[in-house]
Amino acid sequence: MRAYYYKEDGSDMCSPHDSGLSVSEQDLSRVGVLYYQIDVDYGLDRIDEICEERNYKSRDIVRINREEMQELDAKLDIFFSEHFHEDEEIRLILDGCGYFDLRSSADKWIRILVQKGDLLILPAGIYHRFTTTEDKRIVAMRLFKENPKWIAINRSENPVHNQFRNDYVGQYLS
Ligand code: KMT
Ligand code: NI
Repeated sequence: MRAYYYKEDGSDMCSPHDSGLSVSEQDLSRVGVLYYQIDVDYGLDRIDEICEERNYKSRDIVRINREEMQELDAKLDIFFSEHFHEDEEIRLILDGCGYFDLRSSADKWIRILVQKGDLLILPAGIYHRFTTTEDKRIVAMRLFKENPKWIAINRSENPVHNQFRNDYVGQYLS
């Protein structure tokens, strides 16, 4: 995992956009983002433990690559539209790399490069987006508290009065 401020340089979303300004794990925790490093080759005991502690009851695996995912580019465009969810977004990277971008407290983009063994937990209500690195290949385990809450609430639709967003703002941005 490496986190840094995103540089708007006009390049493709899948290129690094690296400003060189690093963001620490502590900075991430201040906007409610948690990070764990998991030895995924060693087995899933540690992940089972975290699921127990944090009440994650279901999981699946998503494989993003041109061969296995239909309309890959269209899907990536959807993942890259700024949104929030009414539940945590929990991803354990099993192979490949990707970028999670999330909003800082000053509403700037922070880019998080994730790779194998990274477990990232985004809180409910945080604005974020996702893309792969340039090779467009990643395998990730998606974990959920109960049943998956897939609904993405897009910022472009100017959502107001959402309890989950308001709770997030109250807890982390006020
Ligand atoms: C999401 O919600 O953006 C995704 O599931 C993207 C793939 S997870 C690496
Ligand atoms: Ni999301």
